Amino acid sequence: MATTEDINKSQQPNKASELGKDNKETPYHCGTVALLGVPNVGKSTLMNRIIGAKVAIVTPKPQTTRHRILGIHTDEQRQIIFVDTPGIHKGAQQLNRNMVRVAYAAAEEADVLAIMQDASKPLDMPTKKLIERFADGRLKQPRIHVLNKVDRADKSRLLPRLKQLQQLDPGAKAYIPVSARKGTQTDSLLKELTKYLPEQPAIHDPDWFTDQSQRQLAGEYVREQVFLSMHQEIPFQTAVDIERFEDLGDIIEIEAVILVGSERHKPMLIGKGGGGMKAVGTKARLGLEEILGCRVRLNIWVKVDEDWFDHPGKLIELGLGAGNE
Ligand SMILES: Nc1nc2c(ncn2[C@@H]2O[C@H](COP(=O)(O)OP(=O)(O)OP(=O)(O)O)[C@@H](O)[C@H]2O)c(=O)[nH]1
Ligand SMILES: [Mg+2]
Repeated sequence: MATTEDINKSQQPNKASELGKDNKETPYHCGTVALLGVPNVGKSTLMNRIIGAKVAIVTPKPQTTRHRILGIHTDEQRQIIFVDTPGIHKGAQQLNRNMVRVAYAAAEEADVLAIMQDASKPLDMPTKKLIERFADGRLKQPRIHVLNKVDRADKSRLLPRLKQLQQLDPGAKAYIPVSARKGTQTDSLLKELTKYLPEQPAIHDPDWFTDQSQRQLAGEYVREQVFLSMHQEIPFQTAVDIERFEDLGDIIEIEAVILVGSERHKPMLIGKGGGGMKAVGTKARLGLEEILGCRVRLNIWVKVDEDWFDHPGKLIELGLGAGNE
């Protein structure tokens, strides 16, 4: 049964594991890999796939991830601490600027940069610019390019795409086609990433697979359903605040508030006779029951907080600051 704040099996995030401590022949590797890219390329899907749990929400809409999320993969050879980041994009609001800052800060702190792109689409300008920016050598860490969504890509275009990428960033260590959705080539990616991680024992307990608390997950699972069910600008102007999270032993009770940025979004979100909210609540609850491993009672309210996404103080309150405050 899950405890109030922690979804990891072990309750000790900082208890170093014994892994890699006494094997002198095969060195153990442990370090951080930042997952970087424009929105929607599949960064969160890849991290979830590798660690085997949905700790980062995934939707077909861009700008789904809004803050830094750790997902930790541990095996006999390595412990890779993946840092999922918000997609790098241009956006007018303070929220957009914070998201981009969070992504660049994660890149600066990582041991290895995994720069992802969607190989099922032609190389677009934002992706090209992003690659050039990382290839300029300002950041010294090894770069590995990950060409995702190959399950949907035209195979005959893959080789020219790899060549194009090699020209754009000849200094990168590798260019690896994967399918995060299907899990294709993710083992090769792990092997390649491992080569560039420091030789050291595991930092985290092997049972520790994310830094997301149950409370954070609750907010994200609700937001995921809002992203999936709403259109146009509504999802981007919506945030979720968990006002109460209480583990009563046989059930977890959660009170969630969905913040909307304008009065006119409220009825759209609530839907006819509250049907929209009911659907969001039911789906979020089922997802949470699965990951938390126990029954959940979820109550959701909708509140208007005019232009919350452009107020630095409010963003910090919601855990959506730029990370350096
Ligand atoms: N066909 C296919 N779809 C994928 C693959 N990986 C991710 N997707 C889909 O691409 C969409 C975006 O995936 P995310 O993982 O949310 O992308 P992201 O890069 O984290 O996006 P942001 O958080 O917005 O930056 C979702 O609909 C995924 O199901 C893949 O390997 N193949
Ligand atoms: Mg994401």
